[in-house]
Amino acid sequence: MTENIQTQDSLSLVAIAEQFTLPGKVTGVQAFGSGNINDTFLVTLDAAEKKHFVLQRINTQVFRQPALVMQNMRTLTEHVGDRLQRTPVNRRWEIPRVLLTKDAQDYWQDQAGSFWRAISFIAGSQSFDTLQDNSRAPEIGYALGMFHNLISDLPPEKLADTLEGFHITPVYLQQYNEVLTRINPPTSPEVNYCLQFVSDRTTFAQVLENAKAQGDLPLRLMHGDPKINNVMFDTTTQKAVSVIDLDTVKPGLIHYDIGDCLRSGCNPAGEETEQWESVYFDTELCQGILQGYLSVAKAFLIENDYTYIYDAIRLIAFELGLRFFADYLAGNVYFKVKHSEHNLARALVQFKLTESIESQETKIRKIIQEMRLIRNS
Ligand code: GN1
Ligand code: MG
Repeated sequence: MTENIQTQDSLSLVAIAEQFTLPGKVTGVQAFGSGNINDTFLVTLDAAEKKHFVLQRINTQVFRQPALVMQNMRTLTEHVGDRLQRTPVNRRWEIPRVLLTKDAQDYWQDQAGSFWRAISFIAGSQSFDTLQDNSRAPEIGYALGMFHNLISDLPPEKLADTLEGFHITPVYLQQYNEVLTRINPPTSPEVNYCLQFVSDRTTFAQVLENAKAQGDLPLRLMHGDPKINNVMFDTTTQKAVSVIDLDTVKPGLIHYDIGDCLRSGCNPAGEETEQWESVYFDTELCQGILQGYLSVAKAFLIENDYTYIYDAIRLIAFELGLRFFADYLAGNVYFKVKHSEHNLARALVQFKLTESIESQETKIRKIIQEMRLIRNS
């Protein structure tokens, strides 16, 4: 899935960027970010303001209905934009906007059939792949809380399900089992560790879906991918100012988001580390992120939401490991990879993180319980 990045020369990228309505001339296009699915570029313009925007080629192997993804994005960004205008928050807060083509469309299709879209860049902002200390943790949590708050009055049915099965852990387990019926896994200590790791947790994989089915957790809109590098920080104030990457906003459980934010935020080694044996879950970062999240979210969370936070953290780390491992076994068909063992290395990181979460269950539950008590006092 990486082939076209190389073959897409910069001249044609400029031509693609110029399909959109822009406030200036394109002066540069460069690869941007570290996304695993879409191809992302930062475009520079010779404009006085709005000097940058983000150009993306949507991965249509993953997002089979890209037009629907764009429709969702417009519904969402218009809703949040209106709300921010009507009831401004008392600090800088922005939502990325969809930029239209010269024909007023929200995407452009090239001759090869690729879907291209343009999204505004949050000016003067940056993101971080890992947290090394607690200084940004509350802001990461605040950002997710603010995001949930701003979408909480948009009825879930207003957005289409553009990625069926996304974050439904039992579905990933089923797909994994299907892969195992088709292939013979390579034999290595790492692969054996992963096979055993998954097989020991098949019952647990149902936990959030069971809670949803029993009516313990309500269906809400979720971001779907709030890993910490999707939170933008103002480069001057170092405060969070936006949550980006809105492809997977759709009806689901906010627990998937809480889990994803914490599994990415509390892993100082990062999800791409090769030193998987040293990966651990940092409970101080967890406390900081949760504190920031709950400072906003306590207004709309119900009692049951607190009950499932620990499971959500453990589950989403496990689920991502399972997704990487299944993709490794299937021959790397979903996530972009730099080498054939890349997804195995990523799976090991997430499984090690899951183990670390499990070994600190009492401590993590205590952090959550203390915050629940503060809310109720
Ligand atoms: C993918 O492409 P990116 O990096 O935004 C994936 C997420 C994973 C993430 C792990 C649609 O997101 O679910 O958590 O990789 N997105 C999709 O880094 O599968
Ligand atoms: Mg994403």
